[in-house]
Amino acid sequence: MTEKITPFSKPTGGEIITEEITPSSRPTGGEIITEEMTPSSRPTVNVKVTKFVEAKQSSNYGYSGAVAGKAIDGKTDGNFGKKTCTHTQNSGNPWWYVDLGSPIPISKIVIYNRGDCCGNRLRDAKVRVGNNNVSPFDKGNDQCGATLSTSMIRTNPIEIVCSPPITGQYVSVYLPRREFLTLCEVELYTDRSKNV
Ligand SMILES: [Ca+2]
Repeated sequence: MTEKITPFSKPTGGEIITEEITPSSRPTGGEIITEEMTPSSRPTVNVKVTKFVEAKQSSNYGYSGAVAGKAIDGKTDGNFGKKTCTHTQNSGNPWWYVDLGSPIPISKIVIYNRGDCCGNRLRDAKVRVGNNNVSPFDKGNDQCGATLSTSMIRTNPIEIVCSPPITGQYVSVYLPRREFLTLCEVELYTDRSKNV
């Protein structure tokens, strides 16, 4: 079958199309445009955030040592008996958050889950970053990564990527049901420009 070439279906292959610069597409006179390196095009390194103002959680478990600060004490052991994990009461919509003192762009969050038992308690947890510090942290701030699914919490630690990075002073973990919330460590990372 031979296709009849009409003016509308004429193949354009091989044609040299010269784009004319019209007044509307012409660059404005005299300007020299230098492409700036934006944060996204700059080589970056992941830097761990180590300065915190305080951490808080919705309630403290009977054992007084399992306070919110245990999630940022630098110790990642998942054995609750090692006394480096947080633990709330079995309460509705438990939450935990850390105050960074000022807004920081967070690119990655690594959660060390409890390993001696009960790791599935973190299922459905939402991790958020933002400047809102009103409990129970189920809204107001942007969510980093996906809501923790059964498959995501099979690995320990759990790595959550904020893509793109989210800037905020508060990082929170929120569980949308009645449950214990335990975090053995929460590591935060920010992208910094590499000195080249
Ligand atoms: Ca810890």
